[in-house]
Amino acid sequence: MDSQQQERHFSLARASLQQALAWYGNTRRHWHYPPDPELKAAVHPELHKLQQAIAKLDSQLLRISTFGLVSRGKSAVINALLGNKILETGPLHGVTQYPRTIRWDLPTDKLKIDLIDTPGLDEIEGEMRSKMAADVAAESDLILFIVAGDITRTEYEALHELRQQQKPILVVFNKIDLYPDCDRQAIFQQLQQLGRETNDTTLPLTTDEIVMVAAEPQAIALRIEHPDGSIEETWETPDAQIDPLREKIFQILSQEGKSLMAIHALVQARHLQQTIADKTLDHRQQEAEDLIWTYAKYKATAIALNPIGVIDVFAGTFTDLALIRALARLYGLPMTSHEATKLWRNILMSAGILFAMELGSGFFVGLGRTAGLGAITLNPSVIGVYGTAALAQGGIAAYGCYIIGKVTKTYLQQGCSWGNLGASTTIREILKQCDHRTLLYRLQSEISLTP
Ligand SMILES: Nc1nc2c(ncn2[C@@H]2O[C@H](COP(=O)(O)OP(=O)(O)O)[C@@H](O)[C@H]2O)c(=O)[nH]1
Ligand SMILES: [Mg+2]
Repeated sequence: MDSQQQERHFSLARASLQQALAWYGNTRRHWHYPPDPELKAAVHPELHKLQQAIAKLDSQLLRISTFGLVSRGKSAVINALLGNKILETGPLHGVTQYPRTIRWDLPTDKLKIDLIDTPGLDEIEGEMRSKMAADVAAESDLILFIVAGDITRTEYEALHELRQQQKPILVVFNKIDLYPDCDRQAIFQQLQQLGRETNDTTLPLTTDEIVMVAAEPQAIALRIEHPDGSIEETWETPDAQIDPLREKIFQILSQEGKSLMAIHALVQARHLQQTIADKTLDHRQQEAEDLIWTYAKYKATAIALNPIGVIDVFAGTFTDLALIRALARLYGLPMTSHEATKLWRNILMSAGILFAMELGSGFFVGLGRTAGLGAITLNPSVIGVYGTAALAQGGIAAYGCYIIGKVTKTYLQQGCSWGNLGASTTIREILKQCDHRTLLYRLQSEISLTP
């Protein structure tokens, strides 16, 4: 993608995040509902993260982190990229204890790059580990997943998980100096076959996603036979073979660096908005139930008392629509067209059921009721028939309200990021424009699968 296109993706993402921040930052006071300090406090962490994501975009900072098991050479790869042995490396466990961030100064690039070194996935215990890994992954625009030969079950699972988190990944096959050429090729091919047997659609890697390097090649023994017959043994350390990775990263940066940052910010924003919607729905649950109940009563009463059949159906639909509006106002969540079809289907269904009932009673029960009203004075037994039909219709009408209330909740929750400039809408728009050589193109299915 050319730089203009990337620039456009970048501004779209920025606008989308700004809009979300404005909406959720201000609408805590909405409609005639008073400001709700409790709800405001509950969603504060999400709003704060949204602000941070905007700040990260503004600083044009792209984060690249290394992931992998202990001793695969995560720290060594970063040193080799920097061309400087800044991080400690070693064969023992626990050399790298905490994530570490180093600025990678690239004089030619407008972007700022941070390289993040992490402890091995198998180095810290249990929950701490997965939390750390998830946190670092969540903050990364690109992940270098370091392996050193055949991959283990843990590595496979970690890769799978990162993919599910919709992370752009380069698999770095390190320590190739330890393998003769034919073994290297065999391992390379195995890496490409990953996930194919198990039909794991998230995994298969393309050749573009695997890079072979030797970040810190082993020293080689060198025997020098002097003319006097004496033999000297020295150790020679070969240069790192890191150029393929460095070039690959440069290529990614120029081809999709800004778009990667845009998508990363949007995926974060989408997640944050859904959490905000969840918290809002939770917080307003009691009020929502009261509201639904009130509308159910209106609807039931209107339908039971109204004597004209066709008006029943209209009145019912009208109440459903009013309820949806009232719920959206109560929650203060944006109404978008996403999921709206489902909502309409339910409204029509509830209208349809009423209509069918009217027909099913042999004639328009509404008309029947009209006749009934007239007949009450003449024949008291008609009151029974009239009452039963009205009650049944009222009940169905009230139940319809409950269904509508429930569906509206999911609609607001899922739909909140689908409006104009919404995170989901913008993600889809950007991904559509990514050409097939990009890492983002490769991620299309994972990213857009999520609602
Ligand atoms: N033979 C060989 N050894 C390497 C290479 N890269 C790293 N190592 C060694 O592997 C060990 C672990 O490296 P380190 O970067 O600390 O691994 P980390 O735990 O993943 O950060 C160290 O002893 C390194 O010298 C490589 O390309 N070839
Ligand atoms: Mg390390």
